[in-house]
Amino acid sequence: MFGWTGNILRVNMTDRTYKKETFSEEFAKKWVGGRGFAMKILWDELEPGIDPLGPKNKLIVALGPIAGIPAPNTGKTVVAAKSPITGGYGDGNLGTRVSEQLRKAGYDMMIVEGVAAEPTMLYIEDDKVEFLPASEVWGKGTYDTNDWIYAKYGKGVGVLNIGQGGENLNLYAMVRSLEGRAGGRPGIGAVMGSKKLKAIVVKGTKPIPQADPEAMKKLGTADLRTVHEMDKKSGWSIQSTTGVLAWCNEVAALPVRNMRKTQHPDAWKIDGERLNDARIATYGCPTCTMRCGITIHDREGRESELDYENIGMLGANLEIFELDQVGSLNYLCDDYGIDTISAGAVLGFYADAIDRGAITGDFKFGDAEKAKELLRIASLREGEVGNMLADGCMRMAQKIGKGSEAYAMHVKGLEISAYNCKFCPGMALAFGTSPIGAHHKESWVITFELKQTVRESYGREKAEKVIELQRIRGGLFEYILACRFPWIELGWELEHYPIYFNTVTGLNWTLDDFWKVSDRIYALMKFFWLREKPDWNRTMDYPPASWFDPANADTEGPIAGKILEMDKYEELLDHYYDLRGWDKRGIPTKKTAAALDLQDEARTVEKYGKLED
Ligand code: PTT
Ligand code: SF4
Repeated sequence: MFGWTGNILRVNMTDRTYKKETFSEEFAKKWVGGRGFAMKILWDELEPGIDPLGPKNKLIVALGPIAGIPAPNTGKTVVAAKSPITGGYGDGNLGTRVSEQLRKAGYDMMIVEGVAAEPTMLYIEDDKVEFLPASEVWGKGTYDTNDWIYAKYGKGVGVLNIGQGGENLNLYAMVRSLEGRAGGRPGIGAVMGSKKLKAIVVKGTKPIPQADPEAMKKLGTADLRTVHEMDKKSGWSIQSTTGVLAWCNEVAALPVRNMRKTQHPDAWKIDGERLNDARIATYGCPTCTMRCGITIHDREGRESELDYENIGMLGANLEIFELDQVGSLNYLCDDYGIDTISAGAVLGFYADAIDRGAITGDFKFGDAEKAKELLRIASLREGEVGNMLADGCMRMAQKIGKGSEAYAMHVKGLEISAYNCKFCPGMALAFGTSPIGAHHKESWVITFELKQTVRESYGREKAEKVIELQRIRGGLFEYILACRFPWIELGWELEHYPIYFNTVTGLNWTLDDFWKVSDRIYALMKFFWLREKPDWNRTMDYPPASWFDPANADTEGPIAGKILEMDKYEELLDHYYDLRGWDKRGIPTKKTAAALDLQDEARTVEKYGKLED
């Protein structure tokens, strides 16, 4: 078998043991890697109903066949577990040297089980695995922890670590890596913290098995150069992801004031142009030649790397329009190791609930200094307010009541990323049907919707596009393992990816073979939901009620008086389910399961909820 090492490293934190296991070629071809591997392992190995923060949950670190090889933007790694914030399958994809180092150590995947008795760091060097004490950095942020690891092992190792957010089981804690990146929005950092696992450090020296390494090296090196040239020519990385902010403001899709508004006259103060002017450094993931991490000095003089989502949610959504203050909030999220998107949504919801009189408190939109303090107490779970904020919007609304559920901006428990879709039906569908909760990563259909279709349409073409993008973004890039930005931002054709895959594996796949894998993974994610929640129904795929509330429509601007309509959203959802071969609840039918070679999984899930023929 080429392209895969064929090995899994299974680690048990409770009894400090580890073993190398193998997987078959059939498994590799059926699930490919990354998200595919993680989903299948969690399906096979987790008991339904387990506590995501208990010893029975498993943390998966999974790579794909092109991860870590020299080709455009392959320095990505999937971290996954049963999510503590949604209760479903959860994962994230982050830039880190782990992608290369773990494969060079001889593994395509790690499964971490059990709970350590004391704070622990795992050190993996080829076949050696060490369980090392981490009490010295337990209680410290991700930056100090990184420095501590660098001092021990140098900068060439792959590192995943958590901050105080993960340690204290903040439900939207992320996993961080050395390159300033973070992944695992659905609380994967909290799962790591629940295992008392402060960090994973990996060093590998073996070659990654490839069918034709020479051809891959030649091809990959040339393509890295071409992507770099394309980026230079397009100028994309001058503003990187933050170029989107001015556009969202212009088209009335910016999250402002807990998504009550879609535009703000001060938005220009935190846009991509201002960010580029303030740039002090640029960071990138490994094997990337279109480095997109723009770093500025924050209000306290620290280095903070900002992307669009971070600015949208910690800036516009909180009505904080001072870039260095947004940088400070972003720095704190990175250091505590909590998700910037959820953090911005949680603080926005808190300010909104206070503003509407549903709860008392002293936090207002625009108050950056208080926001810093709230991020601290949410990460440390300090006091009643800190504990409430650490649980995310859905649980906060359940606690606060008084109708606040309507403006708690989440789907399935995961907070909505920085696109205000009160009048973007297609993007609202993308958030609604994202299987890990409201994340734009699965299907960023908003540009297609606003640039190439009629905005107010709820037509079948929007459901088709959502699925097409889910197959590519939530599928292909998440299991083959590469950053999707060359494709999205520079137009680097998808056809390159089967070529890379075939060169490393020696197989002969076309893009159509990949779409079947994508659909299989999506179907299994839905089965996972049904197994966890036998009363699953289509309301789980609804966006928040405030996007349907005429009282929440903009009073001025391009979408004044417009709002989503529930009966039309239902029709769009029906199109989506129909195109996927799912029933009216949004669950794959037996026929669909059979077409995706999921007969065994369908039989298992029928013990929990009936499937339609
Ligand atoms: C991702 C989500 C995003 S998506 C952003 S900014 W974006 C936020 N980044 C955070 C951060 O930083 N620190 C922090 N404490 N919290 C953060 N929360 C938010 O997390 C990311 C880039 C970006 S920048 C995007 S879109 C693309 N995402 C990819 C993906 O998901 N898959 C893939 N194959 N390629 C991708 N390429 C791009 O990578 P989550 P990263 Mg993260 C500091 O993982 O859980 O999906 O959350 O991935 O390595 O940080 O790179 O405008
Ligand atoms: Fe990482 Fe950005 Fe490069 Fe993608 S484009 S690999 S997110 S630096």
